[in-house]
Amino acid sequence: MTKTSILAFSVSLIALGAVAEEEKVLNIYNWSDYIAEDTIEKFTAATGIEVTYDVYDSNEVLEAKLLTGSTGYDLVVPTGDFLERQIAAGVYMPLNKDMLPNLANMDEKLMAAASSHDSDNAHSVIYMWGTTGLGYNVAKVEEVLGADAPTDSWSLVFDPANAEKLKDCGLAFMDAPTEMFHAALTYLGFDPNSHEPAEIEKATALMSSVQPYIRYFHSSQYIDDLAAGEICVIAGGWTGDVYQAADSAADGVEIVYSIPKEGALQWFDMIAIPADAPHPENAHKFINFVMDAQITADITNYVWYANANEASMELVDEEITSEAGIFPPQEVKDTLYTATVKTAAESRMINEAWAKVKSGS
Ligand code: N2P
Repeated sequence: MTKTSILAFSVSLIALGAVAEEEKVLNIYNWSDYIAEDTIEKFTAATGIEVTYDVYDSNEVLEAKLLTGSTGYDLVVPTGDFLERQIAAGVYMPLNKDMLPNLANMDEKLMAAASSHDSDNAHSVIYMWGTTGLGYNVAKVEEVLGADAPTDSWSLVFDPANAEKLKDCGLAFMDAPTEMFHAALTYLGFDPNSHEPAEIEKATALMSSVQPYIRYFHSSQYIDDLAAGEICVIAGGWTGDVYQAADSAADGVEIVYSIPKEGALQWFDMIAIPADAPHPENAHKFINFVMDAQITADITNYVWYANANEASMELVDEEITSEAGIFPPQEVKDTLYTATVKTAAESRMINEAWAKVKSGS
């Protein structure tokens, strides 16, 4: 062989190796409490691919890692508005749809809705979707606020008179700045997606006024604490997480998820492959695997989140499909809004305002 042909030979071997012999490893970074107990086990049994599975409970945390790069993750699950900004920053690789035959199972309308964040769904597939509302302990809230407590309104947590009364039974707020600002702006009658400094300031003042009554800011601790009666209200709770608390609560403890009448955020969590993912082929295999009707139904049946897989719906338990909090009727859907993408400067303003709220300054 000449030098050039040796070089060409080894280059083609490397190319082949990259495609045909990806090591049987996959690194997933997903939200906590967001997968069925046996999903990973079944994927490994079907493919021989060993999975490392890490969790987070914050889009902001995920984004900070992704923007730094070289996370080593092959799959991540940002929410649509965050994904949109990350796509613009070059964080994701386009999907190879030839490797995703189960895309045929997906609900076309929901995928079209999600394409507002990712044109032609080129980089992502809906993993689960839900809303950001209120979770509460029926008996404890009635005890402190009476039978006509406004559990269908953001005033439950943003009216200082109510928040003060909830202090002792435990009022928790999500540590999710973007979503908490959406909620506070909605309660004040502003556009939930407003980034007008004057309106953000009013929302900051509103949340600061109830800050002394908040036991903690955290976005996943509330599942166990609601179930155990350690807190009585979570403001900004996510659908399935509140239902998981309800499902695991002790006998006689009733936990309810409510979509406030003033409006709430509907979001899509999207599964996507970072551009520098070390195992993109395995990542495609996993995406296709979770789009299997039975696998995705198993996840919904375990985590109580709606999915966007039309073929799975007949396999989802009726106790879930019949829940108006998970699959809202049209009149409730009409009150939901979606998040529009924020610029880095707008997010900075919101994050700084949030730091003020949390510190009580
Ligand atoms: C799962 C939380 C996912 C909802 N625990 C956040 N979009």
